[in-house]
Amino acid sequence: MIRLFREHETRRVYSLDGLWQLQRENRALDLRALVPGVWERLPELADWRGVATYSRNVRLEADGPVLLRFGGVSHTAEVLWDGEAVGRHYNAFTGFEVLLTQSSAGEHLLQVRVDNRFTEASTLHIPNDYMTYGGITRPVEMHLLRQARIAHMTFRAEETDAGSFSVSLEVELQALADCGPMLLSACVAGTGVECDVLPLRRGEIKTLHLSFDVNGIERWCPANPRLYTLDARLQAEGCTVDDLRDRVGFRTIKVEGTRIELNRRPVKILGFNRHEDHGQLGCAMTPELMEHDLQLMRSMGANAVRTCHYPNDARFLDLCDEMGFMVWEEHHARALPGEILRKPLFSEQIAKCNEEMIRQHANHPSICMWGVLNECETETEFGRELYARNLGQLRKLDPTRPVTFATCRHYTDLCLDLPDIVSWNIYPQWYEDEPAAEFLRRLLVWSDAHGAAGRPVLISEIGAGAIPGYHDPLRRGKWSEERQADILRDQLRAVLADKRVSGVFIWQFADVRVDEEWAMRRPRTMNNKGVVDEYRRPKMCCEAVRDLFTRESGGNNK
Ligand code: ADA
Repeated sequence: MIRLFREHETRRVYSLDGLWQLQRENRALDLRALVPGVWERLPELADWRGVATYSRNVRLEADGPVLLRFGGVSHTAEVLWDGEAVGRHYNAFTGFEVLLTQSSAGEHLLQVRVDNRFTEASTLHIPNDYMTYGGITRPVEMHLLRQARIAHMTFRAEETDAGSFSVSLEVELQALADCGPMLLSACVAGTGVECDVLPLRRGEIKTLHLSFDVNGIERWCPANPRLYTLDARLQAEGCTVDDLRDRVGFRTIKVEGTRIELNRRPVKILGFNRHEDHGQLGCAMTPELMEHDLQLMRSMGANAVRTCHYPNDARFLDLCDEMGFMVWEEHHARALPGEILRKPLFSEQIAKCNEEMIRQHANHPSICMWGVLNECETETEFGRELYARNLGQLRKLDPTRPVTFATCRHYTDLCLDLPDIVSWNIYPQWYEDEPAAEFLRRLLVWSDAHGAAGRPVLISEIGAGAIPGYHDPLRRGKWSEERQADILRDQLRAVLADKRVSGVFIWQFADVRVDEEWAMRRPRTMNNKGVVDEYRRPKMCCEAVRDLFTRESGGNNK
């Protein structure tokens, strides 16, 4: 299922996860592949970059509207229902829906034509320092609908001076047939509201705004990640037409001068960058493995995770909500070259990614900041305009969270006055020779003089590489686990000791596969900077991370 909890009580939902037929383009291979999954797991498609079609039959008991929900398809999907194209979606890392307004009872053929090629049409997916897998990589569901549906809810809660929260709820309804008057009710933390819905014509979409106060709630925070169920119900003539649940939290995240405050108290971010990737499963990870990742991070004293470099699986965010991790979620753009950033199609695809990310994930209390454009062009006037536009779009879509971007344009960045939080990617003693403490001090002085003054600073990446199992205890050469531990220890000490820095995300949690085009820069065709390897076996540096993070948090993040 797409989420880790039941989103609907009365709406009928069927999981379409399991074995599907898989046909590779231009070659007759009769394969079966697990959904969710990456096709690279099948020996026949281990290195296939191209098009392949997933097929399965579905049975409908009755006529009526049907909603197909996809958590994620990597990276372009064309959905066919009985051979007819009914939907299309680009981008591996956001979900999408296909609404079939009138389907008939009986057996139907559902097909998804998946393309993971790097082409002109896919500006966000280029050969990169992580792998673009192929397949239906996140769960799929089929929902049977009635005359109207609750299409979406946005929950916002703002703390008032009296210590209570004022809730504003935006509920989007969609009529699938002509509807008479209906009643919408919503309830959270024991407080409920109702709202009359005037008759709607078939196809009409109506957004309702509800606001109310709630008292006596427990705030969400890493030490007490208290979640509440938000329950909405749509009724007509006393019968429930549709319902929708979400899990929400009450907390405030704000920037106050140079501090990041959670529930009005300064927080120190001790985090990891984490790609969705696993040695065996690729990016299609199971909830058990996601939870294991978070447990491992917690055992090293972390309280935060950055979803580099794209929106994550909703189930991972559900786990962060439950386990109390603060999340930096970012849209999908890693070090894109200038010629891509200047394409009109890029502007369109990144704007859509922003919209989808916020629409799909804004209710997660764990998300504490949004990020854009990792290591893109912040050193030019064109880049300034690009960053301003993207940060502006996120602020408009969600005014409740700080926005940031991770930059590596040391001493050339022109955009440091644009975000709420300034974030630096630095690799002293790995890519740069200078010792960590000096490197950091010099950079922070420069960055305060060039726009960062008065804002919080995060170190969004530090790290070093080690090939798992390669030891060199005396010489401590690069790529040995010993050298990685030495470098990371020095970097972390410098960063944690610097009062100007509000926190750090280590690059990176686990080793990840990279696209073939990066092979000559990346031993094993992997980015080997993980503190654990791709199967989550700890490298030597884990001990240093655990010691330093735990000392910094006073053991409170464990
Ligand atoms: C960058 C980038 C990461 C990764 C890292 C590295 O800072 O943001 O995606 O490529 O460098 O390993 O070099």
